[in-house]
Amino acid sequence: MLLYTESPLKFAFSREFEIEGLKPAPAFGILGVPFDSTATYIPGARFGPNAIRAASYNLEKYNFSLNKKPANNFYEIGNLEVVHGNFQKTSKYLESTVKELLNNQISPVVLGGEHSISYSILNALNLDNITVLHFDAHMDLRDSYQGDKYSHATVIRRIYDLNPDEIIQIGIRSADEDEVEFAKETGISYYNSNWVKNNLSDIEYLISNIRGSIYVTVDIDVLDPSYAPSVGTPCPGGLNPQELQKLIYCLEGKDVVGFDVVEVTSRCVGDITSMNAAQVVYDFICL
Ligand SMILES: [Mn+2]
Repeated sequence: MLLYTESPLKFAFSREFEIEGLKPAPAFGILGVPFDSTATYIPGARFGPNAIRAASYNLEKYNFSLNKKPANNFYEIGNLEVVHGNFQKTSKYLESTVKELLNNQISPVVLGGEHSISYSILNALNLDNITVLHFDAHMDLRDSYQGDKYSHATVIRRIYDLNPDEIIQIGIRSADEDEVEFAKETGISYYNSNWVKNNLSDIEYLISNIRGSIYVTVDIDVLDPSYAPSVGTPCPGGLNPQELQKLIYCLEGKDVVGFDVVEVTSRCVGDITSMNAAQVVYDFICL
């Protein structure tokens, strides 16, 4: 890289990815997945990865709240070559790419894209003992949606099929009654948005006490639409950015094996949704 030049298409403060120059683990890799073919309400999550990167340039290298700087070992991997309209092929490419990252001891930090992509990441991780920490307005526990098994609306059900140790859903405020029934039958923990807002310290305690490996998936619609209007399926009554931030801080020192922020459909620089999504990624990278 030339002195005083930078790539606008990388996450702020990230390093350019060169296999030969890899630093020792642990390392993170920012991978964009501009896929939105299963979107059913507002499309446009294909614009999410670059919108989040653009928003990251508004961040400062010193994280004032955490009194830390971003981890040195985080790399910009670029965007996955997705096949629009074809989940199966995109999923195959994503799985291979995540496996390649893992072979290089790089944990995936994925910018979506719609939520269906989280399944492919977890499938690539292939871990027996893992807790899935899921921030979302929706349960995403349908067995199929409009005839599709793989969809933004079924992603946590598909992840359940991968047999994780535990699934914890935070911020829920919209679901089909069958999804609630399924969660109760199978022991999936879910915490509704109002309860989370009124009992935040209980959720902080819960996250702080998760043992073992954790995969974190943040559907940015967990935030109230007043803070994140540019999402695939906005739903009023959500968390505010400070509440989400406090919960992300609880991951400090945890064994987080993968992290994603999905469903950002922002289309212009400085859009509030992409700023909040960039903040979530930045805070995680700084922990
Ligand atoms: Mn959602």
